[in-house]
Amino acid sequence: ITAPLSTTPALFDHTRVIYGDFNALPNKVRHYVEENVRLCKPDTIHICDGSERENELLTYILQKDGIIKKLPKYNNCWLAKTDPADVARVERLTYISSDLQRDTVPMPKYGAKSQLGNWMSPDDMDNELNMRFPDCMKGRTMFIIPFSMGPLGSPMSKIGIQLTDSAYVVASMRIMTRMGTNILQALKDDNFVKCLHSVGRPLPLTSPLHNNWPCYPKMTLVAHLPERNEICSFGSGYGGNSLLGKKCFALRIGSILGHREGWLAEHMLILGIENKTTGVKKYIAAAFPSACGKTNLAMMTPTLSNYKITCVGDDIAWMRFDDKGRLRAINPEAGFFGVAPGTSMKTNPIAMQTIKANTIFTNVAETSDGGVFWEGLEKEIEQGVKIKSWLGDEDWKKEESDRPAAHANSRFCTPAEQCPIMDPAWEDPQGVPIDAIIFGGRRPTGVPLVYESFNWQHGVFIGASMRSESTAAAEHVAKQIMHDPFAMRPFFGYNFGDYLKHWLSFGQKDGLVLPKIFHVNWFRKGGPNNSFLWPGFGENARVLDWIVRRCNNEDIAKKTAIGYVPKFDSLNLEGLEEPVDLDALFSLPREFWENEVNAIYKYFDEQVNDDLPKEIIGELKNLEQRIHTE
Ligand code: GTP
Ligand code: SPV
Ligand code: MN
Repeated sequence: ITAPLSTTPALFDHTRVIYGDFNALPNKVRHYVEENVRLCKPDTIHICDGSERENELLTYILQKDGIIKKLPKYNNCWLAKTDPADVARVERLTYISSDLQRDTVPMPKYGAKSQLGNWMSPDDMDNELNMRFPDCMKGRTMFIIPFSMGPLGSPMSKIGIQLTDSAYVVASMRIMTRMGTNILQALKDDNFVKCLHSVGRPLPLTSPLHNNWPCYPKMTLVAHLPERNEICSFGSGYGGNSLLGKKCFALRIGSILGHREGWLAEHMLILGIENKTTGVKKYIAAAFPSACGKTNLAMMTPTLSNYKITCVGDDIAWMRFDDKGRLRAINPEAGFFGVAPGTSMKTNPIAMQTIKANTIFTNVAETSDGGVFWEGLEKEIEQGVKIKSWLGDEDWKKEESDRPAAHANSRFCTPAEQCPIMDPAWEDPQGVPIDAIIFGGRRPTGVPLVYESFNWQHGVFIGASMRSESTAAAEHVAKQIMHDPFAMRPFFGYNFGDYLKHWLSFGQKDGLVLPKIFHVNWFRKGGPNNSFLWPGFGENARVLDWIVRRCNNEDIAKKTAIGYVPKFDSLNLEGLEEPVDLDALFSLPREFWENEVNAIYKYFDEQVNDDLPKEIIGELKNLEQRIHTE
């Protein structure tokens, strides 16, 4: 693979450079490009500079190809509709390759399939890649995207180069990452994460496209080769499969780098919460599984008027303990790739303001007045306006249709800088200091609104034991309660047992200011209609208030078998519109928790097996004991 670096201008008989200066590329980047031009054989090369002119060119190409259309109701907003077979992350086709299987996943017991990642041997991986990438870009343009995850120049940031044959991916990466010529200047001849992406549909086409959206679902593969610092994604143009800076780099490769270098890459939002009366401000990081409320919490409008929330990030946190022992977090992204359904002026007015300009919507419905629609906007659509569903049903009506207007995993892709409540320090190269970590998920039964861990180790156990109802963010169809430790199940880059040891190690070091750890559940159901017991969204400020006060060591917690919960009357419910059933929200049914403990035993035993740290099984035994003696 190590061909000599070229010293002359690009000399590919089949490929022309149509945008950018190939010779100005740093040597290592040029080498990487040359290697993959030889492999993929694009017609033309476009080196992205991140300019306005370039973006106009991209939108022109995307419109001409019928991939996006303008939404005249807003300013520079676009609607993309994918092939209905390419609408979410494909977890079963996402692989990590390493020499030793056990570096990637724990060895499951009894020959079970690992639920903690898919491993492939380097030889098999080479075969799979060779079945896909040769000539895959024929007739197309290869775009070269230099991008930084994290503010350029931050000691916590990392640079990647993505090669892609999708202009949609370029336009999205331009929003989600810091991209452009300045990245190459900062990179010089350093190493970078190599990100190769193809939709897998060379020209001329051999079969028709759906919605003009090139993809190849039957051959889709999202491959990670950490030993080569490389990601190769084929066949899908969708979000987490194709915007390689996001889940592939910032979480899977990121978690490996974090393990090696002593930091953490997590599926977490980061928010600032300021008490306006005292002026005291804290930062909180929170891990919820995909489509379980990170964006909404990160941008929430608190119903408690003495709090102000600011947003640092909505999906990914890179965190490192600094030399004073404080845990500091940056958001490696520059945009939000947020779930559209459920977003409204009532639930998330800040997101609604953010997406009014320069936004790419994917798989939402459109309105006859040139706007967008999705489930949750019923009360915000103007009279007489007609809806066209994401699948193209004209004059779609809820009462008459058996399918939703927008795909359940339809998304907006929008620049973070447009969010009116971005934290003043959101691009601080040092990151923001984290005071609390929250875990959470969709738990219809048994799990209370909020509880606090006894200490760091118990908190790590709570993260390890997380479970949540599956959502439309990946291919799982039936609504089932899945184990999703740390909200990272689809995103671990290395053995989950080693990941747990890494987290535990911070509890065993001296001189660290360990954040308190909490668990929340906005999704408990009950009552006559089995509806949500908690109003959620802006009302979640009441839970954040309790958490912040616990960080100030207020005496408002009482001990239970599973952790500390709010003492009677300590959760501020003043001014709540509808009364809530606190007993139902906080009850700890013994049978439920016995079953929960058994499910966690089984999961740890089968899935983590010999790699489970003894501290974690110890915490589980203690929990079991407390439940029995309570
Ligand atoms: P990813 O981007 O997939 O990682 O998801 P996310 O964790 O950012 O999820 P998001 O905030 O986009 O929420 C997903 C869905 O949950 C949306 O439909 C929201 O409307 C809904 N949701 C978010 N917060 C709450 C809440 O407090 N209560 C209820 N009932 N629903 C919520
Ligand atoms: C998620 O699924 O957790 C997302 C969306 O944030 S995607 O980028 O598609 O992975
Ligand atoms: Mn996510």
